[in-house]
Amino acid sequence: MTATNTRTRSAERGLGVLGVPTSAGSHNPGQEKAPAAWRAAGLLKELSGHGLAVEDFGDLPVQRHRPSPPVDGVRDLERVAETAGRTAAEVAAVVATGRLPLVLGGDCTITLGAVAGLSARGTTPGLVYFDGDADLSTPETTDSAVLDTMGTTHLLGDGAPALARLGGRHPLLPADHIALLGFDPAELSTEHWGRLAAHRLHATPVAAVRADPAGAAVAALAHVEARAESVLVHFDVDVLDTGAFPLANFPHFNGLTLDQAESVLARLCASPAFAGLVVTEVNPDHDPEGELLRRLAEVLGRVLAGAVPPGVSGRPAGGPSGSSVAG
Ligand SMILES: [Mn+2]
Repeated sequence: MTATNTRTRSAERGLGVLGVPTSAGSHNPGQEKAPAAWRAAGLLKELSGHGLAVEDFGDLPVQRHRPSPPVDGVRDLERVAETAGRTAAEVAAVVATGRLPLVLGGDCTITLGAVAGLSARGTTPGLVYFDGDADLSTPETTDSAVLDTMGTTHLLGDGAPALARLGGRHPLLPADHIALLGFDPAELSTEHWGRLAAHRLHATPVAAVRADPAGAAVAALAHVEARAESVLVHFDVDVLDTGAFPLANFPHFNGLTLDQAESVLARLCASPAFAGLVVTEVNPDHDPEGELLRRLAEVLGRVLAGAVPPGVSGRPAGGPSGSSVAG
């Protein structure tokens, strides 16, 4: 199927927009300003302009990063877990209306809440983790003790119990329901690679995504669609190249162009199993005029509505490319 001749699920069902203004799980403050910046950049208008029915669920309370010492290998666990729990409850409330959640972070720990919220009705979603990082750090071996470097670890059932057991399900996801897409392989330690292999994670590093964005997205999606009844998309903007699109809190200088990321997102959001989108790591301090956010809002409008993008390079092709790049 293509995004150009089929109504996307978000076009059929509408979106419930939830802001989660938190940097409690990050290295530093900044990301807590993102939901307000998205609104100021006109995201909701952009979505409506693409014919999407949008209901605004508002923002959760602001949780700004606080310097705090590590306890059992993690920093500020209580606030991070509280915010993830609130995110889970709000995402479940969005799902109960029949709409698909569009969650605006905030740091990457909020995706744990989104997964728990989608799981609240007894179904187990799959997850395409489109991110410049694999987030496989652990409290036992971390140097930073920063929780948003440990997202995949917590999804897989390890790490801090307050996060790994969010919503009562443990693990939050079976390993074969997760596809990592776009991570920088140079950021993974030997231990991370060992755990990635031990869990047999479907994993596509950034160079493979750059080489064939649509093909990499289709392969990741096919893996998850074959095992899960729904597919949540996690989109950390640090998968974008910092040199070209310096919006993310944490830099990656070998990332994707905006067109490449759109090509990936168009595929993921066109899935018949698409169940929601979480956008993380936006630091508005890096975009004082809001110009980058306005460009990204246009991308989100197009991919969620299944519209044809203006640039040929961002345009979904006529079908799966057939190339399989995952390891
Ligand atoms: Mn990341």
